[in-house]
Amino acid sequence: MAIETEISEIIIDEYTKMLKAALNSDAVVVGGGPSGLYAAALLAEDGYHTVLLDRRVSLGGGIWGGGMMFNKITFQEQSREIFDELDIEYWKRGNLYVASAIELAGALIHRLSKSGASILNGVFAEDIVLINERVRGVVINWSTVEMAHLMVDPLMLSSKVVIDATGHPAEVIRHLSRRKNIHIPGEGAMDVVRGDSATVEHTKEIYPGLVVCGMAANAVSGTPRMGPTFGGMLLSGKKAYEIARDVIHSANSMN
Ligand code: 48F
Repeated sequence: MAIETEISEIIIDEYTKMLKAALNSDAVVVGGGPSGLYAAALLAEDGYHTVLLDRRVSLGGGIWGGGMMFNKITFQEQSREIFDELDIEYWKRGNLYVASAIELAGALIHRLSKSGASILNGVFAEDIVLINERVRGVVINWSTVEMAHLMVDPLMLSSKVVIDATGHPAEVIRHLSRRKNIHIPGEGAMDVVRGDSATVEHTKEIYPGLVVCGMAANAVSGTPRMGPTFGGMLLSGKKAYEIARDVIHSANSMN
């Protein structure tokens, strides 16, 4: 076999193996920003079969650009433990801590890559699977299909829990809200202190089988945005993981 053929065959086989395994999982995390990356890594490290998908080719969501492309991020004392756990270098400036946006993105992506999760980048959730009043997965398609406005039918991923970590647009919940009349007020105006804690507070199972975290939690609760401070995002990811674990266990006990 020509090496050119061999390369293509290996890539197609390996990706297909991962995609087929992803068809039926414990958890699908939609969105690879800080909250989704951390939630997915923690779930997969615990042995839950976890799939993370992101519309973009590169994971990391809003981390890379720091604030207005100044690639530094800040966080508050409450989340310091997570930055230590991720082995990220940081230093104190007044009441805040500061770290490199690049290092945070790299550390989270590396952690997820090593966790055993299936990662589908360049793939987006275009809808939810809703059976007997419970979210049971997502409908997916290639981002390129969306970008080119092609009429191509999707495929489906089944899971025991779905986490909406899509950030400001809260896209997964919007698919539900169209059918269930759930009001999504959108995030409130900037208020760093309230916004950072609201992200964690409003991380919850918003509908049976659907957990919301990160900025999507602020969007559905109408609570403030908080700009380039990322502690709340990671704490929210951790809380989403804990809630998702319980949802998976109760789904297992229903079967
Ligand atoms: O917005 P994003 O970084 O999510 P987050 O975890 O973090 C927010 C912060 O980055 C920042 C902030 C901090 O204070 O406010 O904005 O809430 O990342 C969301 C990811 O979800 C992907 C999108 O490409 C991005 O990488 N995404 C959004 N919708 C979909 C999606 C979708 N329908 N399917 C797949 N991926």
